Amino acid sequence: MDNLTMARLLEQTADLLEIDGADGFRIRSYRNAAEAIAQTTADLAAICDDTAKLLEIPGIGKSMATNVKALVCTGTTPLRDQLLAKYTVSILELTRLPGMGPKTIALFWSAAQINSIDTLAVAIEAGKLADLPRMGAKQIEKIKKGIDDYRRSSGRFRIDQAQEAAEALTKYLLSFAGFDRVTPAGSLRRGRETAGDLDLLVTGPACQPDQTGPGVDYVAAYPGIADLIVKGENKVSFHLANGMQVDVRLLPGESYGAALQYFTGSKAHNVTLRQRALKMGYTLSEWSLARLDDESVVAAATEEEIYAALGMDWIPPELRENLGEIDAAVNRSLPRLIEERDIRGDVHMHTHETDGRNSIREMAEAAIACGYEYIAITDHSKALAMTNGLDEARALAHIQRIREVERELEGRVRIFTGIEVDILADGALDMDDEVLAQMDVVIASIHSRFDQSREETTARVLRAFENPNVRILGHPTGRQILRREPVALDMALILRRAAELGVAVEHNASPERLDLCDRDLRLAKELGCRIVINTDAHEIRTLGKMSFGVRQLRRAWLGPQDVLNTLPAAEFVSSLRTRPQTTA
Ligand code: DGT
Ligand code: CA
Ligand code: CA
Ligand code: ZN
Repeated sequence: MDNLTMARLLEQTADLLEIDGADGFRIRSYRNAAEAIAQTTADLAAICDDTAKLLEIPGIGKSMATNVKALVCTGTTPLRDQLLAKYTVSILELTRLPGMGPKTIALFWSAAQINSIDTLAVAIEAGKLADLPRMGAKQIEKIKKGIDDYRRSSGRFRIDQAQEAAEALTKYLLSFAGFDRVTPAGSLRRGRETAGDLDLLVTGPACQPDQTGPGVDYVAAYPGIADLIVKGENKVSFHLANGMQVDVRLLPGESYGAALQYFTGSKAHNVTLRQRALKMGYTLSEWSLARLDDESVVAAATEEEIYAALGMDWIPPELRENLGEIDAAVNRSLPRLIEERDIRGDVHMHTHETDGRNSIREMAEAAIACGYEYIAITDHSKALAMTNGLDEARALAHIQRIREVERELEGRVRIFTGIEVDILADGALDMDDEVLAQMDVVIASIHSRFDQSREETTARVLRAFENPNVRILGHPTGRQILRREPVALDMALILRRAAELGVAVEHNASPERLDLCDRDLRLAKELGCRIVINTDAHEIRTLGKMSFGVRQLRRAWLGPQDVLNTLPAAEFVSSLRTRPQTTA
């Protein structure tokens, strides 16, 4: 057990003691110890047999030293177990609601035996909190909203967080000679915008099914584990420090393909595929595709063999949502999906002239390193005061500098001039038309007044479209994944009008946004919209995040021909909306 896990468990014990009404001194001793253990550089697990050394750490007294030993040896302490037996572990979940401290939780527990978010929601519905002291209608409304927000985002993580966790774990696992392949499955492999938990499949000599270990022991020793949920014969589940659950499955190589197919999902895709297998006289499981009559294995080692035996093309994981991909694979008519290497330019990025971190030159050099043929520099406009947005004079000077840098780079990359101009509350643009007309790439975006009604926001965007300088609608819904809901918008109407006028709609590939979402991208294609994909990078590092967006385009069934910035530079500009006077 590492120090941070220990600190977390002691902190939890302090919360439980407070809920239990223990005296303040005792609660503080646990909190102080948790803080001390989180801060110390000594590895407590290594020195836990040496009481003198433990006592040297400020904040650790005799009884806390005993607790540390218990945590290292048993993963818990008698006091923690006793409190959890009384309240159950779900009561700690309540501390994740905004404004909900141990004192309030204690009140709810004593008044209505509330010990989880679910029981709290039920009690509110039943009106049980109304009579409690300091619980007005306003207070209760606040708690209800907290529960809604928590449930909406709860337990889910952005795809980049899931991927980062998968990469760290993969690196650790592959350091063992007994493992030779680690593959993410589940929602991460399908490229969904969020993941509920992380599923990893592992194979290699340490993964034989009939032996217990050493594979599972290697996994369970991962230093990132905050608490272990189960360690079975071929599966280890645990939480990371950020609360993300990870399921690692150890598999023999001969059934790796079947397992990968099964655990990639989605459930709906698997159900339909299994029905097809049954009709063909087969049974499909996580172990194999086998004949129903004599149970002989037809295919198991690779996904390709399984899909082929089912009479269909292999299906890219991003399409496995039971949205028509199975029929298409049977008919050999799956689309050729876009790939990251199809993209020739990134036309939405910021520099330190506004809220970016790097210069035009640095962004351009980084784009060259990404293999791009062109970029556009699109800083903010003045309405976004906190970004130091450009007014007309600065915007004109910025265009000149962009052109200078392009000349300095001597044809190594084309740099389009541009701006991300704010769509003001009434749909007007935050920059004079004469200035906008001098820029190649004018992206119009909403950054404020997210509270407007659906009618107001729709009219606002439609009005912005009427300005002939608008060539791209930036991050159309303004959503931030797990943080801010999309604005209310008549999306079909907006997309139809964009298609008529030739305004391209952006897919913002930043993993915090992924906006338009996969479903709306599919609609955009159906309605004949032009689509661009951009990173909206604010520093050179984030130029590399294009892949997260590409996976959303793939989920929308888009190919390279559906996306404008797969075109060479000259064709890219000429495929943007034509305006009265172009300067490109
Ligand atoms: P998530 O974790 O909520 O982001 O979504 P997934 O798709 O990763 O779901 P998860 O982790 O519950 O399961 C991973 C895959 O395993 C899932 O996509 C399909 C497969 N699977 C899991 N449980 C079942 C089941 O009960 N029936 C079927 N057919 N497939 C399952
Ligand atoms: Ca999952
Ligand atoms: Ca899972
Ligand atoms: Zn923006």
